[in-house]
Amino acid sequence: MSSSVKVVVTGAAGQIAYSLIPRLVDGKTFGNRKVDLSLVEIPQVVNKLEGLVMELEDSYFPNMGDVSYTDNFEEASKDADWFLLVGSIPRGIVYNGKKIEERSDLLSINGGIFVDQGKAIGAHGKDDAKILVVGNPANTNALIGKDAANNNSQTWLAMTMLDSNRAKSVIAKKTNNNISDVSNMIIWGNHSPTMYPDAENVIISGQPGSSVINDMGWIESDFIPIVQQRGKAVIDARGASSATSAAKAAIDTVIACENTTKQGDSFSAAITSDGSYEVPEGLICGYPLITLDDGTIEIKRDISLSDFAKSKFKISIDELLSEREAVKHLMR
Ligand code: NAX
Repeated sequence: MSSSVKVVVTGAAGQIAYSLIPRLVDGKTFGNRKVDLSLVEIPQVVNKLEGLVMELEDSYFPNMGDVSYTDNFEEASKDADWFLLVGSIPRGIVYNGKKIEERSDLLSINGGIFVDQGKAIGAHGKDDAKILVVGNPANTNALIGKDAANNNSQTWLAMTMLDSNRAKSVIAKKTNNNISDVSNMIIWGNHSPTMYPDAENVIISGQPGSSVINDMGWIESDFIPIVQQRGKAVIDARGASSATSAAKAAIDTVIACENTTKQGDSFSAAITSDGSYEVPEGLICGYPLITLDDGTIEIKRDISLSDFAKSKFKISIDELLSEREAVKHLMR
């Protein structure tokens, strides 16, 4: 394994990135490796990154390598090992004179960004690069980026770890367990309110949720809606979307990908479907994943889904299919 790692972060002047970037160089995420950072922003705000770089220097992180910032993504992507694609245009802002309210507009604008970024990653990123899309709509942005990259040796993921962490926290409270006793929390489908958080296959102190919780009424009427709507609840309470928890989730995803998954364990992220669990091939879909010794990320294939789970999962798959349809003009 190389003694240094190059990480590109987009949306580097945004609120998630402010919590995320310091943790990339704190010696925990990539162990003892030196971390070179390439921070990317849009031209209007790129100069703000000078201040962030000053703060990083002032923090005296022992693992920090070279740090640069730019509005030129192609230049940033050269020989990068990791891409954390956080930057995107949020719903509600005025873009080119139009207020962006509809998911279809959001898909189209952000999709356009991910075509160019995908091309650059495919051409200039390392062949074993891993790409984590955080910017919403994350699954479909990753679908577009991967298609444009046209480089099958790279691994594209979309983040569902925050949903998984939220779901673990709810389960821990419900069952009076520590959060560290809850594992294998799978988020099936899309990172959107249609996601299906799986309370039947979660492991609570070594036992499956289906035998510990034993309350389908609570799962259907409380647990699933709480997790699906948690992002909105945070926005309503904070007046801004989740930032520090999203940054922590991105770090958790990187760590899960950088280390071999323990026997029997899994982690949550969306990855390209190979047809597993009857998901149409090619969709970027939330699955249980494992990291092998050689760093390959694989879908864990031995989970059984109840009829209830299948019916919920299907709603999210159908949404991913309709998103793919809405952006097909952006794909090869
Ligand atoms: P902010 O608006 O604070 O920051 C986004 C930053 O991205 C801005 O500074 C903007 O200038 C930059 N940006 C826009 N287009 C860019 C481009 N083409 N290249 C480089 N930078 C670009 O948003 P923040 O709260 O940091 O959230 C970022 C994204 O994460 C949003 O799309 C948000 O919806 C998404 N989230 C995803 C989550 C997930 O679990 N997958 C959870 C948290 C969050 O909602």
